[in-house]
Amino acid sequence: MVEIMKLVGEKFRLPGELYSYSTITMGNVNSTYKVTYEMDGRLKSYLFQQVNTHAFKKPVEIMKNIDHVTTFIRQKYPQQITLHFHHTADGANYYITDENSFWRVVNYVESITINSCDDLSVIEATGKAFGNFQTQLSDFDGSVLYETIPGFHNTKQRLDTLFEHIEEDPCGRVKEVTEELEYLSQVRERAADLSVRFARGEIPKRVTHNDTKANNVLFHKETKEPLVVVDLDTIMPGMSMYDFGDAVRFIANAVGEDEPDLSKVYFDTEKFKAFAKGFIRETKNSLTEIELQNLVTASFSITIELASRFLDDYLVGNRYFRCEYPKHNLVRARCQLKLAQDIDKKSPALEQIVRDVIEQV
Ligand code: GN1
Ligand code: MG
Repeated sequence: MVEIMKLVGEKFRLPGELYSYSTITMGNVNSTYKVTYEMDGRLKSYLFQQVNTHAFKKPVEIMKNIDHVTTFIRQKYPQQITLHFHHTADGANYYITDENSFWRVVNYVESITINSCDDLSVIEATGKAFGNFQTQLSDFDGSVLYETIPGFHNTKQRLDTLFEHIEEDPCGRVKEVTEELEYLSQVRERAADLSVRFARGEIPKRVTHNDTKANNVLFHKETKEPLVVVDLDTIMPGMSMYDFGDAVRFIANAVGEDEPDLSKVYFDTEKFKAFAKGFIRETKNSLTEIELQNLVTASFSITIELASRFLDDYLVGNRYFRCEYPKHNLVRARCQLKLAQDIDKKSPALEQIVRDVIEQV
């Protein structure tokens, strides 16, 4: 591994000597390392990231998207921290090794990230960060962006794919998940509804982040203020309310998204409210009625979508998401299903919270 780190550092012309490196275990798709260089007795850290080209078939297009978006933000808000990607001698912001592995290097931002959080003010700040990110990009021309993963949040298509794989049952695992599939069949149409309406042009197309897990916001170590939104791989035209939904799916779950003990999994309405306050305050003026009215439905839909993606990956043999143990994707899927059921059950209360928040902020 040290050899590849050295090679990548050389290609990106990083000054000094490789001092240390460690794996950052966050993220279920790409592989990330914190790499530190020493020059004249001073240390400087970078993130080296190997992009998963099974998930991202056209990684060069991702890097072009990221370049467009970070340049836009840097020009519009020069004072703001943005991600700084390094370039090779050829002027590319990526490097492909002879073995075809795809690398990029970005400055390390001294910060903390949040995986689980009980502090409602930090949750509200996370909502503010993602809402603000969307508002900042509201006048960015989305037509220049490549669709890095086609149909990424097309819930209907995700569910269709799952049900096709159920027919094929390539690993003989369908028999383990009959209860889960029964539930998914029941809610299939309802969960797919927003994505169908989006495809018909009934819901505004915005430039969205599409992976709004709380740990994609970097926070200041002491002040706990959000510094910058990261993981720009899936920035594409999409639905605003799915960014909201994906975020609460993660942050308002009482436990982690791969909790095996389902009795601990529930949707925390106070956390939901805190996030909604931060997000809606930032986006209220730009969101339309149909978007504000569907924030809860979107939270349910994207939770079902992710459950079906995890389950699908389990059924086809864990090819997409990085797994720590063989049934990891099954555990993740069950956790998301339990969460979706709880969102559904609490939806009248959640709808009321959204209405109150819109009034208050
Ligand atoms: C993946 O790799 P990470 O953690 O940033 C996935 C998201 C899922 C998430 C679930 C490109 O994100 O869509 O919501 O796992 N990203 C991609 O943890 O598939
Ligand atoms: Mg991601």
